[in-house]
Amino acid sequence: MDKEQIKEEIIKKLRRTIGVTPDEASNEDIYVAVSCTVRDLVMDRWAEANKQVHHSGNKRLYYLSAEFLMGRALTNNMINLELYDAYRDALGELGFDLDRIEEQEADAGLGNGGLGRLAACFLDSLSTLEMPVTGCCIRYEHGLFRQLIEDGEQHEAVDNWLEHGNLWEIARPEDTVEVRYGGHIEEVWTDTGVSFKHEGYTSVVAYPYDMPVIGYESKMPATLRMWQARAKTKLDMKNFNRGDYARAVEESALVEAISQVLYPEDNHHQGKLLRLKQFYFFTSASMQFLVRRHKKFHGDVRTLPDYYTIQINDTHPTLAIPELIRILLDEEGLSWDEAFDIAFRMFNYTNHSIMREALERWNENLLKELLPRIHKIITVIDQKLRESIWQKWPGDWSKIDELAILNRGEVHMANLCIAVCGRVNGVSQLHANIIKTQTFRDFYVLYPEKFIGVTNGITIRRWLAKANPALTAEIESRITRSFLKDYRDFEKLRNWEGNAEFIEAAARVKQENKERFAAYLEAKQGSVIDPHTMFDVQAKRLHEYKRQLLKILHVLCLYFRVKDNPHTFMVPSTFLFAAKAAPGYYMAKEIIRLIHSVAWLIDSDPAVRDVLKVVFIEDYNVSVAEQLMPAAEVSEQLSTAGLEASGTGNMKFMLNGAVTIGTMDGANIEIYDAVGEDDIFIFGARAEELRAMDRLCSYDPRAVYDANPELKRVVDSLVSGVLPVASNKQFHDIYNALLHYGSHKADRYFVLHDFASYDKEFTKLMAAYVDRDKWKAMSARNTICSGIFSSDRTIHEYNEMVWHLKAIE
Ligand code: 26Q
Repeated sequence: MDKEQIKEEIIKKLRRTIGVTPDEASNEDIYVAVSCTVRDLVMDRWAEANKQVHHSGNKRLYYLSAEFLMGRALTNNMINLELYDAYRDALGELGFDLDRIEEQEADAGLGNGGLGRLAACFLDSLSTLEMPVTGCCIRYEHGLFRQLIEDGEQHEAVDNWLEHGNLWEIARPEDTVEVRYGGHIEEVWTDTGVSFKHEGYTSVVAYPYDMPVIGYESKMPATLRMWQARAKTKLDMKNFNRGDYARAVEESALVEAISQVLYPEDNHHQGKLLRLKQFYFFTSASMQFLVRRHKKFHGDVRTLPDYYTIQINDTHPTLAIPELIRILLDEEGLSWDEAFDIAFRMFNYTNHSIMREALERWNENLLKELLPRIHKIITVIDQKLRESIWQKWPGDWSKIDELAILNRGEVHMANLCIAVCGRVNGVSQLHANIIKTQTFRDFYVLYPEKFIGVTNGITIRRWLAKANPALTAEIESRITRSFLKDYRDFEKLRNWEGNAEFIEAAARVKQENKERFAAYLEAKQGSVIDPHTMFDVQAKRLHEYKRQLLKILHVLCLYFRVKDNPHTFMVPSTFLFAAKAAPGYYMAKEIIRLIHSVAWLIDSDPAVRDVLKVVFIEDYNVSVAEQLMPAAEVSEQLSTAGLEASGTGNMKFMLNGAVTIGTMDGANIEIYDAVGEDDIFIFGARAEELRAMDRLCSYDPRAVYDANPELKRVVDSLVSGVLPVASNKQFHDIYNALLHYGSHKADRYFVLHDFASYDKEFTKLMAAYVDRDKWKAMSARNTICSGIFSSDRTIHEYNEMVWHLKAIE
C-alpha cells in the first residue's frame, strides 16, 4: 500500500465503520479507522499462515505464560509491515499526527515486568523468524494496576484497558472449552480395568480471544490466545425463580473472578487460592484446545509430540503437565506409560528466579480439594521421581526430602517441572550456572542432560525501530535495513566501530531524544528536566534486591557533598527513577517514598538544585519505556550479585546507547563481555563473595557504616529529620533494615557493603562523561556491540537446543 491508498482506506473505514467524515473525526475515531486498516493486512497473512501450518504438518510451539506484557500494537504493526512512514505521511496529509493517534491505544499490560515482556518479545521474534507459535495466557479484564503518586506515595488504580474495546482480538467461540474444579473422583471398574469419573464438580467456561502478533516482514503471524472465564449460565434460574436475584448473579461473579485481575506480585509467591484457579484455568483450557486441534488435523493423540512442543514460562503454567496427562488417560484412554511418555517428550521449562520467596509451592490439601484428579496424577509423578532418586542415592532420605514433588504438605512446582521436562533452562550464563550448582544441584546430578542456559533477548523492532527511529535511520543508512529481519546482519555495524561520523550522528540523535523526552515528561506529569544534564536512569520493578535504595542513598551522598563544598566535581545530572511496587510490599513502597523525599530535599535547595535533580516517573509501562530508553545516557543495573536472573531492561538501554553502571550479575556480565571493560562501569561484590559471606554469616553492615563517615551521615539522615516528609514519618524501617532488623538479617542485599565501590565507579563514570569525545564513543560502542541481545538470537538458540521447529518457507 502506498500513501494514497492508505488515505483512501482510512477514509473508507471512517465512513463505513464509524460513520463519520474525516473533518468530523476525533483522534479516537481515527485510531479506530487506522487500526482497522492495519488489522485487515495482518488478518490476511494470518489466515494464509494458519491454513499452511494445518496442512503442512509443521511442528508448532505452544508458549504457556501467565503473563504477556504486550504494550501497544498499532504502530508496532505498522513498523513490522514496513508501512510506518507511509501511514505517518498519509495521516499528516489528512491533518492528523500519528504520535497523538497512537496514544489513543491502551497498553495491553498483561504482565508485571521482565518475565511478561520476555514472552512478548519472543512472539515478535518467532513470527519474524517465520516459526509457528501460539502463546497462551489469561485475558485479564484488568492488567497490572496503574500507579498514582500522591504526596510522594504510591497508590493503585485499576487498569481498564478494555474499556474502549480491543480491536486487536478476535473471539473464537467455536474453541470454547470447559474447566472443572472441585468435586470428587469415582473409580469405575470394568473388564478392561479401572477408569475415573469426576463428579460434583463446578464448571467454568473458558472462552478464547485470539490476537495476531506479526513480526517483521513476516508471513507467519504468531497467535496470542487469551482465555476469558465465563459462567456457564449467567443466571442461576433456580435462585432467580425463587426471587433471590442477588444469589442468582453471585455465583457467576465468583466464577468470572478468575480472569478479572492480574496479580501484581513480581518475583514473589503467595499461595492464594484464586491464583491457583487462574493457573489451572488457562493451562487446562490450552491443553484441551491443543488436543482437540491435533485430533482434528492429525487424528491420533500418540503423534502429539511430532506436532507440538510446549514451553512453560516459569512454573506458573506447570499444571499443564498433569492436565495433559489427565486428558490422555481419562478422555483418550491411553495407558499411564503412554501418557507419561508423551508428556516427557513435549514439555520444557524456563526458570526465572532463584530466590526462595519466588519458588512456587502450594499447600497440598488446597490443591487436592480444588483439583482432585490432578492431585492424584501428581502423586503418581512424584512416586516415579522418588524411585529414580532412590536408585541414584539408595537409602539417602535427605535427597528425597530435597527433590520430591510432594513433601511436608506442599507441592513443589519447580520439582515437578524438572522431573518431567526435557529441557530446563536458565536465562543468562550466570543464572544457568547457579541453577546447576546451587538451586537445583541434585537434580543436575540426576539429569545433567536436561540443564541448559539461554541468555534472554529483546526485540529490536520495538526497542530500536519503533522506540528510536532516528538511530535506526542512522544504522540503516550504513548497513541497510536487513538486520531487522536477520539478526546476524546487525554485526555489520562492527565495521563502523570508532567511526567518527557514526559516533557524532548517534550523539546527535541522543541529544534530540533527550529533548523529546523532556517535553514528553513535562506533558505527562509536569516535571521539568534539563536536557543538557546527564540522564541517569534506573527503571524496573521496585524490589529490594534490585537496590533502588543503593542509588537513592548515593544521590543523597552527592547532595551532601555539593552542599558542603560547592566546588566538588559534579556532572549536572538528572536521576530518573521508574518503578512500580507490589501493593502489599511495604519496604518497596517506603523506598518510593524515600525517592520522593530526596527529590523534594534537592528541589528546595538553591545551592544544589542546579546540579542535581531527582524525578520519579509515574506509572512506568511498556509505552513509557519506549520513550525513556532512547533518551537514557546511564543505565543503572545495581542488583545484588547472583539475584537478578538476567535483566532485559539493561539490554534495551545498551541497544539505545546508554552506558551501564552495574554489578557482575545476570546479563550484565554478558554486556561486559560484549563491550569490554573500557565501555562499562562494574562495581560491587561478586556473587561468590556474597555467598561465602552468607555461608559464614560474616557480613557486618554496622562495621561498614561505622567505618565510613560519609555513608554514616547518609544513613543517619534517614531518621534525623533532615528529609522532608508529607506524613511526619521518617524512614525508620529502612534504617532498621540496613542496620539491625529485629530477628532478620540486617542489610540482606548488601547495600552498605557495595556503597563505597559504587561511589568510586560513579566518580569514574562522571569523569568519562565530561570527556565528551570519549563518552560519545562509549555510547556508540554500546549500540554497536548489542547485537547478541536480539531476541531473534535467543529464539534461534531455543530452537536449536529445545524446540526444533522448522521455519515456514
Ligand atoms: C508466582 C506465583 C504467585 C504469585 C506471583 C508469581 C510471580 C509473578 C511474576 C512470580 C514471578 C513473576 C515474575 C518474575 C520475573 O519477571 N522475573 C524476571 O524474568 C526476567 C526474564 O527472564 C529476568 O530478566 C529477570 O531477571 C527476572 O527477575
